[in-house]
Amino acid sequence: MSLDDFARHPLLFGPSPVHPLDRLSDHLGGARIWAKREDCNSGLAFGGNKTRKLEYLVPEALRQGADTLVTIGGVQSNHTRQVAAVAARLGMRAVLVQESWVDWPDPVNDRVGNILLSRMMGADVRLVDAGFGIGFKESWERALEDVRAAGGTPYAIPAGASDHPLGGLGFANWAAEVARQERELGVFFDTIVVCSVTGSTHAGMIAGFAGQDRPRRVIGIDASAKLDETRAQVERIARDTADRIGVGRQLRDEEITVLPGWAGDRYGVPVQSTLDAIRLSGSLEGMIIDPVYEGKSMAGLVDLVRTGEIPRDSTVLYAHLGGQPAINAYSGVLG
Ligand code: 5PA
Repeated sequence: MSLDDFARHPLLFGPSPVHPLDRLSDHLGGARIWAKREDCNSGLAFGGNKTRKLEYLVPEALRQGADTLVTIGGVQSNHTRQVAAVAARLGMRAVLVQESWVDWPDPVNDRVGNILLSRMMGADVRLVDAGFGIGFKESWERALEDVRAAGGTPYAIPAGASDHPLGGLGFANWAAEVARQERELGVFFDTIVVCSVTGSTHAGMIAGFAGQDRPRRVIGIDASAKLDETRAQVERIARDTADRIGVGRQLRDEEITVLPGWAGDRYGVPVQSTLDAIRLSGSLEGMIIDPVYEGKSMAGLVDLVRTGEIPRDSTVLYAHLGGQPAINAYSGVLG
């Protein structure tokens, strides 16, 4: 089997844009930094990394005759918003279980940003009082049951579309897309920096790049503040995806790198380095990043370049995975 043997339902505009971040690179005075922009990968409700993952889950949902996509996330989940958009595009319904993953006191947290967009797209949004976790949940099982009881056919998508047999394929395909764009642009990205939480974005990249000839570093930056769980999930999905797409060798341990240090103590709560990174990216590049995910991975990138942990002669690709709608619930710390 190779990646091309898996059905893919196109949801993106095409390859996501790749461009240099010259002012940020000059400012940091080290490696040259580029970005690949999943935040503008499609016309589906501001896009993001899940839209790309869903390209490989949708064919299965259609094959099974599903009429409702059911998924789960936090109140400001980007994933659930992207599932709502994909359901709308396919003419399906969406049931979104929105748990209290983040202890965030903003008074409009459950009314603006992602959750507002999901409501605007007609999703059945269910606020549930349960804490942060990336596993299967009782509230989610209940949502599936409700759809069946009403005579519908649900298709279950786990948190972040990660813990799913096809969850890693979207970003294995991203790796192939990067290699094609490198040939067009005449560059080689020796280092990739990516935010990791439910794991299949990072894991898919690891598997995809492992099948290419030229080795490179894929550095995951933890934003879950639960490093062991995230690392274990990345490793499991990376190994499974590598098998599925026929990489033909075992992944080496050093190919699976999830770095702690920039998540703070709690998922969803920005720390000083997050806010600094958001301002840096905005003021030098006009590139907007969010306080839950990309602000943390950008803080990691900034430190790794500044300290020379990513060497001066490197060319780095920063994976911008989207997530900007959540900024509306963080005006108190961003404004
Ligand atoms: C998310 C995830 P993974 O979950 O695949 O590791 O991706 C991390 C990530 N950047 C990075 C953005 C903007 C993201 O939205 N978001 C989740 C969500 O519910 O939105 C799955 C947690």
